[in-house]
Amino acid sequence: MKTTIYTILLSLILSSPSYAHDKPWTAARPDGHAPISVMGDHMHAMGEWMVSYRYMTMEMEGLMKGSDNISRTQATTSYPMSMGGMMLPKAMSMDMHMLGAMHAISNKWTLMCMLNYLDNEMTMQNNKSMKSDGVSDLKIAGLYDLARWDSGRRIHLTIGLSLPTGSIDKKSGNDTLGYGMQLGSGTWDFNPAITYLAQTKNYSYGAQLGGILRTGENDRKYTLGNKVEGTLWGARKITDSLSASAKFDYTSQNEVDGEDPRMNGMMSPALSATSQGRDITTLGVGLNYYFQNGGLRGHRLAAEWETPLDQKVNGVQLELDSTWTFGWQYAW
Ligand SMILES: [Cu+2]
Repeated sequence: MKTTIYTILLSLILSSPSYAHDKPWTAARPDGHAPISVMGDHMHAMGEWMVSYRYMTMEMEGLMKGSDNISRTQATTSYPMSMGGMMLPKAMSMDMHMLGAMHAISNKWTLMCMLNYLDNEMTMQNNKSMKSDGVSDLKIAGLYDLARWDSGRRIHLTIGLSLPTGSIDKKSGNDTLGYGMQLGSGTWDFNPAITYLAQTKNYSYGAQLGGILRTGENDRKYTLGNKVEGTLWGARKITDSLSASAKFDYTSQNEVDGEDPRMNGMMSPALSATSQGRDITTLGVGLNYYFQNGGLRGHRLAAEWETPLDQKVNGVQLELDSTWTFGWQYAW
């Protein structure tokens, strides 16, 4: 029965006149770029350059164990050395400044590089707060065009590498900060992804499946969890310059493998290797604006707000509330 429904739905989509589009895929429309939180979504034509700046701010508050919200008292039973729960996290904010550049060396290859600056703050149950800031891991990637069709569809592969430029030795006084407050992974990581894009006259769609694969162990004897991420989005072109988008994202990250010997995992989930990583499904809504004329021609502005639909943390962790991403992009 389910199969029949899917078959009918699929044939409706494929035979729908609005789906067929005789023009090739183009970036020269507001929804020619994915919602701003999606990385490596588009390629460029040979010789083109693009620079971008994104600001992302994420808020977390309240404790969770698995899929359930728990009280400080309940969390204390899992962390007997948390000084009556005083050492448990209460809230965290993560602000990220992301600088990116793209350049197409041919019509088949677009190169990309991204450097992030992180600014984290975690407030504990005793209302003391800890901060860390600095440069994160440098990411470089090659985007390879796999196929393009006249009907506005295309597909590309991303082969990315993350270099361990971010510190994993951030401290608060004499104490090493927890895994989530460190700025990098400390390992060389592969970031592969495959991206599918489709455009019709007024709509665009995209899907991306990617992940982070860590290699080896960092010099603090641990490896952050591998990650898989699946993203689906659709956008509606409202005018030649404005589009609105909706996005579903599923991310699953494993707990930390190994343990930083400087951290006491019995004291706080922030310091516990088994209380890292989560499965999370989010819904995002966003706007893209593309300047088509005048002095700002070629510039783009975008904003997106994301909120979880479902999350399940490993061990005990803070609950993710919402994420805002704002971005500026300029291509020439
Ligand atoms: Cu670009």
